[in-house]
Amino acid sequence: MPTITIDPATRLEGHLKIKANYENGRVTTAESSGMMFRGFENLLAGKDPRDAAVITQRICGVCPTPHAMAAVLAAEQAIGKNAPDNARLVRNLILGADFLHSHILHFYHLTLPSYIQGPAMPPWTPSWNVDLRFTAAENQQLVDHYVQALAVRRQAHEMGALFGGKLPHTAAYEFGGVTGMPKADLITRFRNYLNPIIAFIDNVLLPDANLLAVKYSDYSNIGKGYGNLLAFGVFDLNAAGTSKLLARGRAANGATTIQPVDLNAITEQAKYSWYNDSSNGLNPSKGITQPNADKANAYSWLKAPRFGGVPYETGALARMWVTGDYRRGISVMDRHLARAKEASKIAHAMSDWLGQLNPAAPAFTPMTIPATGTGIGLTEAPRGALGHWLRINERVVASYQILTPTCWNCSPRDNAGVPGPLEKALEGISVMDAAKPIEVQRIVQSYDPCLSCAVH
Ligand code: NFE
Repeated sequence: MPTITIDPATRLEGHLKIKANYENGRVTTAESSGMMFRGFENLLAGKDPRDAAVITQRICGVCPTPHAMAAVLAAEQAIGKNAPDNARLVRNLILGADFLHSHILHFYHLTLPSYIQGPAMPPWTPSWNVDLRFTAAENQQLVDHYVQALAVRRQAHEMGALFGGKLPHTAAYEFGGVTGMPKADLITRFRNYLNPIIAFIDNVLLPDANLLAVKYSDYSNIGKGYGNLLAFGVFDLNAAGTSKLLARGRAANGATTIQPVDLNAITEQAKYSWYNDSSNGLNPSKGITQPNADKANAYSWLKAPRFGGVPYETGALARMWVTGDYRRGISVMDRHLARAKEASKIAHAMSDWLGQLNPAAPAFTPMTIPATGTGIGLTEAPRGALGHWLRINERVVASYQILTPTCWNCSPRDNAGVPGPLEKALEGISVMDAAKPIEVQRIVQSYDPCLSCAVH
């Protein structure tokens, strides 16, 4: 059977290989492979738990902040205390800045080049230049917005660095709180960055995403996958984290009934992953990462996370679906539309959180790491649900397991041979030109994969 191989798939983070078998112009089956091993979980063993927020951020330059958030939440759960309210708000604001830069980057700089024709110069060339549907005027405007978005994305980073100290890898997240104090002048400067970013999202990004969805309306009917959506939830609205801007929950096969997320139902399966059998089928609280590069029949460095044995998609669409803000459908275009709408929702919420900061109140409570303990830090990264599972023994990390969004989305087959969500989304699609499989590329990019995170 002829195959399409895209290796590496471009305009995403890290090294993703896609292999699709096709027959009569249609993809029959697909394999998604992460082509690199990193081993962050293993190198954390024996370290001081305070180092986890610093080390795990180095997994990725696009979403370091969510890893810092997950690390401090895991430690605080092991300690059994919450950080003060100011810390919750400052954490939300730095994380929000990360979401905004990432969503803007994804739409303009990673996705749009698969739909528009740029100037005849790198990074626009070489290009497939197929199935381009915008008028010359629309195309030029989108190219202009691509350039404008470069500056807006940088401003989102500068904004986050006001409290984060620096970005991408912030030093602000400590268990017990944050190091960045919410001083009045910082609040004003943050707002001065945020207001034009809100205007860009509402007046440029949202209309551009809508235009894309209109011009490529057929992409609202492909790339669904299973339709199973899962979110851990993010942006705590109270100290205990029981109320969130984007809720925790899951929906099976596009249902509008939202079900709870029982963490005990999660397993990481590894039959087709380059890991030993000892690493297969475990809940992350007991997870093991033993690489085996010579394993027969394996084809990815990602494990295959499953909830109740079933593959789930995670990301902006899952969050907005679970929260009830987006229910139009599950497809390539729905992922882009939900992401743009989510950017707007988060940006406006950030404006509220700035107003809730109290410059006179503390943003840190001293806490001591216990001799033994366990903690789970659940949050969301721009690409979806993120969890860190921490076990402490003799005040050092006894085990650390990280479950990233792209592991859910781009997972290989599981122990039962069931394909991952992206693999499933590619099945059955028609490909106009196997030498330039733009349909495959557009479906892959709709998930906004990050393989650096996924192989961690
Ligand atoms: Ni490297 Fe990440 C996000 C995390 S994706 S970008 O968003 O966690 O697996």
